[in-house]
Amino acid sequence: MKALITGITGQDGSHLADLLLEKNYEVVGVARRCSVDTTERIKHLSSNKNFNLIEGDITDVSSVINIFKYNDNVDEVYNLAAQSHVGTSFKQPALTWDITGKGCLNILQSMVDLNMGHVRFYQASSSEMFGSNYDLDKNGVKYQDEQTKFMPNSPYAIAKTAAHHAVRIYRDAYGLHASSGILFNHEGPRRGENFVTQKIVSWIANFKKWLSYTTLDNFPIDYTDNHIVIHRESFPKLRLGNLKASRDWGYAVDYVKAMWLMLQQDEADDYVVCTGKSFTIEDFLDEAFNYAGIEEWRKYVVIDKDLYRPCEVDYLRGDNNKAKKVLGWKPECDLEGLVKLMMDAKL
Ligand code: NAP
Ligand code: G4F
Repeated sequence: MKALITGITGQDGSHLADLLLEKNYEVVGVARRCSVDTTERIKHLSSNKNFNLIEGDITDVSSVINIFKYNDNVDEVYNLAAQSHVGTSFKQPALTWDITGKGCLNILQSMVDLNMGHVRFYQASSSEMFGSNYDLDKNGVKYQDEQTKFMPNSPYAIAKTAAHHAVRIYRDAYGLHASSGILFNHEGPRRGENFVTQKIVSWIANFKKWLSYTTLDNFPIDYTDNHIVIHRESFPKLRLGNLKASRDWGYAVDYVKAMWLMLQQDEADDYVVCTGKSFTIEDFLDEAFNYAGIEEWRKYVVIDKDLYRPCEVDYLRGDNNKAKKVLGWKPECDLEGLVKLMMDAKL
């Protein structure tokens, strides 16, 4: 089997490549040209004979067509490429649209034009598409599943929703085996530094390193009643935005398994992938600071209004019953396990 992955240099692209190579796939990763090396997450694959990296950009339709022409024996295409940061999408909405929305259309239309009807396609859809919408379960608890209406409220979410509908239309109109995974937030040691979980974990690790490197000779200290008072203020505080939002956080390694399972089904379809549990950013701070043995995170955190988004998604909690039932998938890692994995990797 041969798979092509866009977004190979990202968190999910790298984990998906690991999974497919374990399954003896030949994997072609598409990476765009950058002025610095972006292959940190896949450098362990550089000598793998079944792995190839090629240059390409999904906003350029001729680039997409050439990639397919030179890989005409591909069996599966996973479109994970995106401008994936919601906050950034408010600052660069047109770029986000071009990559996250139109990029997907470029791939789908190229597959039709090149008669690639036999090739299976995966689109990285997102729980952000639900925006502020939710349904209520029998206990009155909010959730989102495959039936919940989308109410996107960021340029990123609009672009993802457009791409999601394009997948549905190309499936119905041209019979493409095209599936979308509506994935809720998933994290891990390879998560980008400017997403909130990794930002928190990185800060804690750097703070602990700073504490351990600082000797009594150069440490800013006071002597008060024979007790040493450490001036923790001299380490920059952790600046965060809205701590009240709730997210359904899972582990990226579990989630790429769901992507693969979707493409192994006879019929293409859309699936919610999530843990079914929701926690606030404050809960994550509790868990991470406790794990690192630092009490009272509030002493170290500054709320920065500039990090608030013009529109927020307040609450995400998915219902993964369809993925469990049809795909036989389930999440293996809870929030505690996720924090441990991320903290241990950084520390
Ligand atoms: P990520 O770490 O931000 O990776 C995004 C990837 O897209 C990077 O490899 C990036 O390359 C590439 N890319 C950006 N613009 C491109 C372009 N014009 N042409 C080709 N490649 C381009 O994202 P992730 O967390 O792995 O997420 C993977 C996908 O799932 C994304 O589509 C994301 O929107 C979606 N998603 C993620 C989550 C989540 O919680 N992680 C949840 C739901 C959906 P560079 O290295 O060059 O920037
Ligand atoms: O970590 P985040 O930036 O992730 P967000 O916005 O939920 O998006 C991620 O998950 C989506 C799936 O639901 C993906 F589609 C998307 O690609 C991405 O992977 O922010 C999480 C929450 C938000 O409510 C944000 O306002 O954390 C809040 N937050 C508070 N302070 C912060 C910060 N987020 C970031 N990035 N940085 C902060 O300082």
